[in-house]
Amino acid sequence: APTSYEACIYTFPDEFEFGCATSSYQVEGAWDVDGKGENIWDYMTHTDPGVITDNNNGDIACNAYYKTEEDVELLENLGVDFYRFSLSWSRILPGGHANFTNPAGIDYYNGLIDALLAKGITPLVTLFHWDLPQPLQEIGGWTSPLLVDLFVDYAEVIFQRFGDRVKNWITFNEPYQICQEGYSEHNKAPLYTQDGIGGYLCAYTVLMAHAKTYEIYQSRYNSDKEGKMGITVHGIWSHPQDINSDADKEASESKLQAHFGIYLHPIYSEEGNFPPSFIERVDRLSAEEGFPWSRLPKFTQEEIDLLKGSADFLGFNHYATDLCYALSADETRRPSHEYDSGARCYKSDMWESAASSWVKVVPWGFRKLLHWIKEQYNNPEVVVTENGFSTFGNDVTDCRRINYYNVYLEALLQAIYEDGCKITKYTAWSFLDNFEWMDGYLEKFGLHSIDFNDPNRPRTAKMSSYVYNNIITTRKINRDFTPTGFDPCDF
Ligand code: GBH
Repeated sequence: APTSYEACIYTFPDEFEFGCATSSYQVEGAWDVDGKGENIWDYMTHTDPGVITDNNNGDIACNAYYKTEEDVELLENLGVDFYRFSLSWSRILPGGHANFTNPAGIDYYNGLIDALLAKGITPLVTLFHWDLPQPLQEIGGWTSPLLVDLFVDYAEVIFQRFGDRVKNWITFNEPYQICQEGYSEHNKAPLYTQDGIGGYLCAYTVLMAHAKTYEIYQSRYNSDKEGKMGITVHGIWSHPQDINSDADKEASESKLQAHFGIYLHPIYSEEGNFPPSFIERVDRLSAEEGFPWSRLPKFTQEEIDLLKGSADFLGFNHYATDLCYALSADETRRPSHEYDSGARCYKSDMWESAASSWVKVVPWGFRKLLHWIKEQYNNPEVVVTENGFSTFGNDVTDCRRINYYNVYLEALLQAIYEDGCKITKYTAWSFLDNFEWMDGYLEKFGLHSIDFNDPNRPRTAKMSSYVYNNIITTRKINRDFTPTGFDPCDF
């Protein structure tokens, strides 16, 4: 480990919990087994394999569908308090609709939930992590408001089947990635390009589906009040390129509201609705561009009220920081979400990079964004639902991942003890190397490595998993800890 640093003096609070995460399409495989229906990632990777960097897909992935016992044992060795995983909508409702529930899908998740509980590991269940049933895409997907009620139908099946044992829920993983990347930027299935339009229609649907699900869960399924539900939003800290420039400062704030605030403000702010500055800007630009009405959908007062307060905690995925400056009209296309955000952002070359070019080691940005959340939304309970570092190849001596976890967790401790942020849980992404969406199997985030050439997909613990276990058991960051006593990371 590096020799010149100040040892972190803080200890994780007694009630603070640690976990790690995966998602259904990224790990399960068994894509057409036991009655599972087709989802938009099956469809896209089969019809258009070239869109994935290594032309691969999640057909087999980590084969987790067949490895419940082994994976739960690895989770037990890791010492995590909880495991965050997502449910595959088309494994449970093969056609997307609640007319037919697939018994094998229910069995699979019952097996996983029961195996976790038997080892004292709490399930943290995400209802939707991007794998929409293909038939629902064909009626418009998330740009269609029909999806609000279809999602609620799906959620009710889940609460009826698993709600007796599962008490911790996340409705959606990363609405920005679902909406902006899926419907505006050609960067996630279904690869639409309706920039400045599709993403906002989707935002409206996803937010309303979240709010109605929360309302129905609270009124019909959570009678003992033990259950907790939130939504998970991906946040990049936007830092002014020049900290002395007012224009750059304004651009950074405007970008945060456009990227992060558009999903949080409706739920966690006191006034509700999309952030006022963002509404004002999109309304004004839409008029300038000749649209007869704003490209940003309008919530009714009733919808604003339903959304407000519709969560028990704020789920936060974080990987990196950006530098931002004010964007002028001739620098980007219109309409576009980028122009609506008023900023252009990029990563500094000065920062250490992961295998994924968008992941940089900037722990102070994590702390600043946690503080921003506290100030904006009156210090809500924050659950960090993802954080992690990617590498290439199968090296299990993953020193740079270990360093990332150490320095990000130190920043988190400072946010708790020095800034007064209410952070209750931390989740490492990821439990396993897995199908990394458009980047296939090349960029690896796992605490465990997998041999993807072996049909049995054997798992091997990386050194980071021992370090994470040490953090969980000692409740401290010790940058000198290594499982063997000698330090292969000394450089
Ligand atoms: C998370 O998204 C996902 O929830 C998780 O499933 C995923 O495995 C994990 O990150 C690691 O990627 O390549 O420059 O176009 C994080 C948000 C949004 C970050 C898409 C990367 C692509 C940037 N991600 N973004 S670029």
